[in-house]
Amino acid sequence: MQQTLAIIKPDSFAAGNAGNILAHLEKEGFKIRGLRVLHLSEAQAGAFYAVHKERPFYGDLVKFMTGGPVVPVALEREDAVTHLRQVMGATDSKKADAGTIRNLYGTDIEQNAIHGSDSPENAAIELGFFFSKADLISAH
Ligand code: FUP
Repeated sequence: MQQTLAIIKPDSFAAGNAGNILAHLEKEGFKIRGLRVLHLSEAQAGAFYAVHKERPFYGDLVKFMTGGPVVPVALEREDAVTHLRQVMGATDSKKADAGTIRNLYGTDIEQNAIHGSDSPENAAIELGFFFSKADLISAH
């Protein structure tokens, strides 16, 4: 079993789609191991996306991610990182395959409904950003 981090972004939370997205993930076989609701500060969002600091969209991305509550979710299943990326769809919601979360609930490349870790290494780092080690110990 592998764990990965998803974040239900402010656009989907504000639209009332957090529950729909969690249901979609559960139908895909993910077990929810951790769940929070929090409104990120500029410092928190900036730190989470520090890897994008030099990119032209960084300022707008931080503004978007601090615009309302988000729902970080620790997810577990076989091949969790790769499977979540498939279920999310392409970064640009307009280009995401039909039936993916970004196709169903996102708007464009910025307001794209959900974040998912892009590698097992980043999943470990990103899970640690929102959850403690004790939170993530499997119940089984
Ligand atoms: P992804 O891994 O699919 O979330 O995409 P990236 O890591 O490339 O980008 C992280 C976030 O930056 C995206 F979810 C949305 C935002 N972004 C933009 O706003 N504009 C861009 O051109 C690229 C990414």
